[in-house]
Amino acid sequence: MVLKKSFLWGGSIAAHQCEGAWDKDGKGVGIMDLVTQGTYEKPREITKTIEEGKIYPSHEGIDFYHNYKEDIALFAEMGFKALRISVDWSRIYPKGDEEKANALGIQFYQNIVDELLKHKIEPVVTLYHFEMPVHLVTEYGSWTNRKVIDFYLKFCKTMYEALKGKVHYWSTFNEMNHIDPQTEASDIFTYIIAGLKYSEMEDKKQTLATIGYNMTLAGVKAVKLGHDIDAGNKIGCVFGLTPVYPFNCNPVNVMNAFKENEHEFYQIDAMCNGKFPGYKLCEYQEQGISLDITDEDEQAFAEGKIDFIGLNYYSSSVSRYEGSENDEETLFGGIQNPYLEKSRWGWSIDPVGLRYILNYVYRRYGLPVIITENGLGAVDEPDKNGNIEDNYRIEYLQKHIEQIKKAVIEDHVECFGYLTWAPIDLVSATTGEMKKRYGFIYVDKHDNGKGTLERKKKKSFYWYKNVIKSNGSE
Ligand code: BGP
Repeated sequence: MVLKKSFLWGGSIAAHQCEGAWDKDGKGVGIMDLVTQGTYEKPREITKTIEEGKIYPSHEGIDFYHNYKEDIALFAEMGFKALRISVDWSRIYPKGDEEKANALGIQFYQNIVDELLKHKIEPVVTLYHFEMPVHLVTEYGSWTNRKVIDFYLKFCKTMYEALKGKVHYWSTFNEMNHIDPQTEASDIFTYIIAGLKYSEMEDKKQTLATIGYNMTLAGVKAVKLGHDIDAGNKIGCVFGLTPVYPFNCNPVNVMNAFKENEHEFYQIDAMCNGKFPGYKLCEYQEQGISLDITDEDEQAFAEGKIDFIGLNYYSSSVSRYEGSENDEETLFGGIQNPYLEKSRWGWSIDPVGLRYILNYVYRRYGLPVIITENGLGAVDEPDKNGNIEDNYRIEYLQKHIEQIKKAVIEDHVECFGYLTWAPIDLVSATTGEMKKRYGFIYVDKHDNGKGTLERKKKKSFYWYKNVIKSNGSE
């Protein structure tokens, strides 16, 4: 048994991490344009205005804005069947609340899509990948305000119409599922998702619940809108899922792990089941959190079920247990798994976890799944001949592909594609670093802001090309 011929091999990038040209052709200021470079050890600084002398990684990115043709040609050379991109909202509606869209912004994405189609690469378009116009945060309070749902839908409508008949796969949001009022959040996560810092929120639980609800509602409304505009559209949502394993078989720990896992799922339940989950509403009621739910909202949930699930998978985590306070914590909230190796940034490397989560989401929802992100962030040093022998990346991806094949062939999971993060080096979302590289293509750009931006194929470039050519049996 092999993967279907139609399996979508490819990669995934996001506008604010690669495009640069942050103030070109009428683009407004997006929330990620105010985040300076930082490291995992030292949280990234979020400034209120652009300050001289600081490095804002999104401002130049890898200048995909001007290099997209060259980069897409390289993806085509690897044999890509699909590329996931995102549309930067602040390029289309610079402040978010304008009457008229910015024609130059629309043109840019039409050009990218045309270029992809020229190379027979299927575009998979994310409508919100941490790219909100800052004005919507400062003037309206971001997703705490229902008016922002309408602005978002207007933006979605503009893009659905602009790319009608050319784009068939859409995702309404990227990884909105990392915030849940029942858990502590980090400033960078609440910021990248909604432009607001957790530490500055007055009523934290209420604010997170409102953001989570409004984004979910916006998502289902965007599904209906996209279907109305073109019945051929397949509209999903991308979730970042990190399975949380129990510390051991003590039922108390198993229960804790179950509960921790569930934090990531209430929005997926809402988007797949046609209603906002009752268990969540009960929790909110008990905690004095109030949501303003209308009859019209209920109808929107019923009418806006997603068509597929986008899965971003990097790592698994282990649930905390009594006495675990001193254990090494992961970015994902739990503790390190002693059975697994971890990346330089502390992310456990767990290929089997990918098979596990593929099975889990497919059996829970029965919807087709596409892996929209998976990859290894590593420091790539060119050798004395200038070559990058990234065997560690090849090994990481190979092991994950092995598990996908098992999930599809042995477990009968309907997984229809694998898009690696990211096929070309770009700015890291959580740390803002360039040295955390994921690509098959090296970009000469560094954390001091310098570099020629020259592109160079790594060893993994040739390896992935063979993977695609052999439909995964390399
Ligand atoms: C996901 C985001 C991506 C990407 C990736 C890797 O959560 O959707 O935008 O950046 O994580 O994370 P990082 O760049 O921080 O290594």
